Amino acid sequence: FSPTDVTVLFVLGGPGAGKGTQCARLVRDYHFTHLSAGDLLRAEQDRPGSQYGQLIRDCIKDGAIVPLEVTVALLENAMRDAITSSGTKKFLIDGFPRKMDQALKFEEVVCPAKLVLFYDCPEAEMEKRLLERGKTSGRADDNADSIRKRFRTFIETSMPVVDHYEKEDRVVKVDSTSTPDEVYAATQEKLKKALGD
Ligand code: UP5
Ligand code: MG
Repeated sequence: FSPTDVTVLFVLGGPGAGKGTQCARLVRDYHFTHLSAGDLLRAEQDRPGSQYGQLIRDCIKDGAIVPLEVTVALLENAMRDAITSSGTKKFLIDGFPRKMDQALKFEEVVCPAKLVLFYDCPEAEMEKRLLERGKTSGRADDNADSIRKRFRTFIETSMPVVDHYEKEDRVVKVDSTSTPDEVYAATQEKLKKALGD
């Protein structure tokens, strides 16, 4: 995909920072196509005949990162499908890249990201949200044990990705501690400044 043709924004932030919640609003107002790497992996895990089902299941429960080949292929296919079926050219890639190797590979073989939207939220708040959601979500990783592992992976492996983009001046950072509406207002304001539209 050519970056002159296709716009990609990475949406990053810790587990429960509100990536999905904010992406839904951006889709509603700006007609982005939202691709959550986690959602694509969960769908692949449940797809009959998938050779990666067990691998994905194990990684998600342990808050570990699925090998990049699997995730990059799922994202690339989803982008191609979306472009073919709806002609869309603007993508929010949510929860990816969460490891340096993924970031470099995706930008090399798929498309460079225009910028990185980073939701910053204290761990205590994220934990509260995930435990609350865990009462009804049915997500295999919304339990205290998996949440602890997800936080650890986020700090050790995923924050370096944000730092990398920060050095390149491509990060738009939004505090996501307040209400979804307030976070969204801040998102709109900062994106407007960064994208100039
Ligand atoms: N909520 C949201 N915003 C709120 C606010 N402002 N105030 C109060 N409550 C708020 O929100 C989480 C919960 O908080 C919801 O109940 C929401 O209502 C509430 P959500 O918008 O879902 O947050 P999000 O950041 O999307 O949280 P999520 O749990 O999806 O984050 P993760 O990054 O942990 O999950 P993801 O699905 O991206 O990844 C899951 C796993 O997949 C990873 O741990 C990993 O094992 C694997 N994975 C890979 O291996 N590779 C990848 O590239 C991606 C994922
Ligand atoms: Mg999410």
